Amino acid sequence: MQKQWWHDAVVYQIYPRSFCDSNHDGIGDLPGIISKLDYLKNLGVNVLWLSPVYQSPMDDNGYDISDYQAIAAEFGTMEDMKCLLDQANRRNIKVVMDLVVNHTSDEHPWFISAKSSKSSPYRDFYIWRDANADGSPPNDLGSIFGGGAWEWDATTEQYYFHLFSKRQPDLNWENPNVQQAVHDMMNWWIEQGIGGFRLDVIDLIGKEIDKKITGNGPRLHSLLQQMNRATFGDKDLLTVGETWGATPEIAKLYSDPERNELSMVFQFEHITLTWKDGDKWQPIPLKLSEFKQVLTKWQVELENQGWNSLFWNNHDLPRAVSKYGDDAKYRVESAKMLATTLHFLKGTPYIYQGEELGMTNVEFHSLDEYQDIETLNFYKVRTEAGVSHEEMMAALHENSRDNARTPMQWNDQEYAGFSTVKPWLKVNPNYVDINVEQALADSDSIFYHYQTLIQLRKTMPVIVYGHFTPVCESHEAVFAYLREHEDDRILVVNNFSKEPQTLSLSEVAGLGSVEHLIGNYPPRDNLNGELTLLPFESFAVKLQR
Ligand code: TEU
Ligand code: CA
Repeated sequence: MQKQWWHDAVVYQIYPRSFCDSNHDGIGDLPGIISKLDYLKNLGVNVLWLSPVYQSPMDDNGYDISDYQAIAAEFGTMEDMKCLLDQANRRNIKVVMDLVVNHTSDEHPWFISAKSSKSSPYRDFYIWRDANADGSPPNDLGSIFGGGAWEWDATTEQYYFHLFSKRQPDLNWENPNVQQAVHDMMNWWIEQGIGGFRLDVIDLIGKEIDKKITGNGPRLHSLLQQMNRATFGDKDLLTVGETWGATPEIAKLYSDPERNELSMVFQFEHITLTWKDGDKWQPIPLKLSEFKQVLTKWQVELENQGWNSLFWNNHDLPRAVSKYGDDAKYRVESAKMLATTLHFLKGTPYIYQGEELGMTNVEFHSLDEYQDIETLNFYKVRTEAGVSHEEMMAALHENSRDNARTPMQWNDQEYAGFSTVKPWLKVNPNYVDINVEQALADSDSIFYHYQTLIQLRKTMPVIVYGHFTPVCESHEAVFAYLREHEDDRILVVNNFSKEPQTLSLSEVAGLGSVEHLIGNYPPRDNLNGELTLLPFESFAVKLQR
């Protein structure tokens, strides 16, 4: 495998709206991020993925862009953006921009022109169809945010297509002018010195609406190869696609270097295991056996071809410690266990802001406290369809995107040090105990656990390139594995339950002499015989050959 700089990178995702507010308007901003670069440097990450900061009416918090080459006023100015790039680069931190090109905002000048007249030069930048004879939409495709995917435009008497909110019209990727305009815009950003792109819902751009194909459409990979050639292909950037529909086979198409598409993709198979029949509003408990199977499959399948991205959560997902750990009694232990499990896998790890503190889901008691468009839309759709208020509030508590979006907890002052005024979304009341100041003052904190994991990855090629083998594969509560590279062997053992667990590692050779690398309880000096793991106990050790 040819080495790439992003193979041993660790990425930190920032949701700018919720990270740090520098000018006291309750909304995080670019100067706020700049003021925290030393904190991120101290953590040890070398790439930042910024959720969108472009000009936007904020119908979907910036995933609805009205100008790709301007910064939203609430986040700052283009000068601030250039300063962020400069200050980050000085600390050897690269900045990856979020590229949202499946759709634009309905306030983008392209769409304003497109809907003004059928003869607009931008009409074909979007997807328009006539109504059926009875006035109904062309087909029954639905929006991912609830309701139908077609919106009637009374001025030009056609429907336009939107896979997300009706204020996010889909671009028509069959139009070469759309391709050209997006490529030009990407090249402009590349010239500003960015480190790469995270490509929002990129598996939706090759769609074929009339056949009702939206994900993984027939034109997808040729469009990506074309984009690669026209923009980042020869620039040595990190590119990661958000691909909800990826199987390992599909992920190899994207990330096999021979194919010149992307560095890697985010796959969501492990995430949707807790969604009943793929529906996030019907959460079900995690079955560790399935979780292990999925993670193992991805490690094995992408061993020699393609590259994995590793993540437990992001700005759309619940907090990892709440979903896969225990956010009450064993919050610290389970957050460290999850971190260890992920950071010893093969692939590029992503940390979502606050994960390094073990930030948790938030409990909102009233619907008014939620701000997210998907949450509010689905509350309406589902309660109108007969789901009770209580059931829906429980589902929101588990899976609303706002769980990830409560303000970053910097200290125990009012509003958690995120802002001096009431933030746009309520702070999680547990900020009094869970915050950066506390974490930095405690040498045993989750923060320092992450810092150590990142250091280990930087110094041990076995963590980056080692061969993966599952250990104790049939154990119901423990996820263990080996990583092996040249003369190095690492064993990683993780108890995913709050109960003690017994296991024997006799299938592993070389237990006699182990060197402790990291753990969440005092190091063990002996791994022979039957072990009893403590609640959420987790450790990694170096084994002799
Ligand atoms: O997400 C795509 C997407 O399908 C999820 O948002 C989905 O709606 C659900 O929340 C999964 O839990 C991307 C962005 O990450 C998201 O923030 C945007 O809202 C969306 O695209 C539209 O740009
Ligand atoms: Ca602000």
